[in-house]
Amino acid sequence: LKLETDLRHALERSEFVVYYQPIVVTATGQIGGFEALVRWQHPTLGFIIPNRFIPTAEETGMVVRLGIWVLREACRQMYVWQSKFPATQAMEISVNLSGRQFFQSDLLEQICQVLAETGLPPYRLKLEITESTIMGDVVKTSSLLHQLRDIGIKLSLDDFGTGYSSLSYLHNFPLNTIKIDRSFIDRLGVNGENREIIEAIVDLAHKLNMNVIAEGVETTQQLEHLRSIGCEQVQGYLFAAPLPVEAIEKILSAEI
Ligand code: G
Ligand code: G
Ligand code: MN
Ligand code: NA
Repeated sequence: LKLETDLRHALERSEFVVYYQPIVVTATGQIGGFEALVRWQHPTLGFIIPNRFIPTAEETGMVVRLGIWVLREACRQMYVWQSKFPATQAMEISVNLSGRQFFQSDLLEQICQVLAETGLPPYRLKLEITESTIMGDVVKTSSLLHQLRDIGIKLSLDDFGTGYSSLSYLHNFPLNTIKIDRSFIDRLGVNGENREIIEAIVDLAHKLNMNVIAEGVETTQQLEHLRSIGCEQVQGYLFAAPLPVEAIEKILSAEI
């Protein structure tokens, strides 16, 4: 209950921080974009990871305002990087949308307003929607995704493989990217367990004109497996954890 009360005030008190995790192009090793991941700097409890407060934020509806704040912050940051580090102009920023946020009636207006305010071109923004969100209301989801796609925004299906997504619906959704859940990559160890399943997901995605990001890549063996089956992008501790702005800027300075 304490957490819930504190959460209510955390936005006004500017206690949230956005971290950024690089997403790396498998073929070149270059950064293709970042995923924005929120953190809560609690005044007495310290640093709180989202798994501990996103569910509460979702239940209380707070996640809607928080989500818009993260979106605005991430787009603003990307716009700043665009002039500071010209190479970032080719990069995308991925932002997570919670189920509750996705089904808000004014979602589209809110997103358009953030893009207008920050000046970030829509094609540089990618929204991550989880499998469970997408399967909630297939007709409504499909309509919403098409509206977002028509604005020029990119779309990723997050945590793929963990939910109950019916494969038959995938072609109705105008998705650019499938993100293979970390649990599949975990077991893609030295002996290549899960290799066939991941390969099948990659092939399916390609047949549907989608590309693939593997999440939670921690070893070079995993990277080599993913490279060999044509997985376009990778994200994980092998490259970088989610990092604060200053650490990302160090990486960008070194890279460019
Ligand atoms: O790095 P990690 O501990 O950041 O993230 C844990 C979980 O919290 C992930 O499932 C991630 O999708 C979710 N998450 C992180 N940031 C956000 C956010 O801004 N909005 C929503 N809805 N979920 C987020
Ligand atoms: O949105 P999503 O549920 O995919 O959030 C990504 C989560 O995965 C975040 O909690 C992030 O910190 C975490 N993460 C990112 N890379 C790695 C990794 O290589 N290994 C592990 N164990 N977790 C990771
Ligand atoms: Mn995500
Ligand atoms: Na994910």
